Amino acid sequence: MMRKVILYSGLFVLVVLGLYTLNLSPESNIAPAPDLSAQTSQTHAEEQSPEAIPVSENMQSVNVNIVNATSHVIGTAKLTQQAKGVLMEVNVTGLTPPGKHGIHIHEKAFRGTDFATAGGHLNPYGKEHGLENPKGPHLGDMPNLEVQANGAGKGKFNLPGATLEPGKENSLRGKSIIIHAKEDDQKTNPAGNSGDRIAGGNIPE
Ligand SMILES: [Cu+2]
Ligand SMILES: [Zn+2]
Repeated sequence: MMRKVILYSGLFVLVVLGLYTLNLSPESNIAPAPDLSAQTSQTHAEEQSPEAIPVSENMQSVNVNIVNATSHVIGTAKLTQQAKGVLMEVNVTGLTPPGKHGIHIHEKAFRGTDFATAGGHLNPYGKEHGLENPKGPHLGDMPNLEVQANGAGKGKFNLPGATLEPGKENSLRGKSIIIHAKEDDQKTNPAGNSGDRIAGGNIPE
């Protein structure tokens, strides 16, 4: 009789110990872990945001006014740094004629409204002009800007390989955006036969 009691109580203790380890070990190991990591990432975000946000906005996005040949602001271009280049969103009004207009990044800022002072297309790698030119394109080449019957032109353009980081050979800083009177044929050197320079904007240094 005594042996049975000892045996059963021994088994009972083993079972209780077994349950105890099964129950407690997952709780004590897993439960605190998410709390800790959540706290850590929150603390990081709170610590970083006040300084990081203004700096990265300055680095990564630039707004440029587009003016016509009489110095009137006819719209804007917003340049945003992407992982592998720069996105340019153009929004202009009052352009004639409706249809396609060549648009490029030129190698210099222009002075006054003398768009000729912008020089040629941004071309740090010695390429020829045009997205359809086998020896091209220039870094500053883009598809044509579509102008509507009401004179409005809106477009999103990718500039692969370009950067907004100052001081680099592929940087757009200190360069200019130029819109032309005619369609860019995307293959004729050096400017796609796109005609006169009718509007533009200087990208800040
Ligand atoms: Cu041009
Ligand atoms: Zn070009």
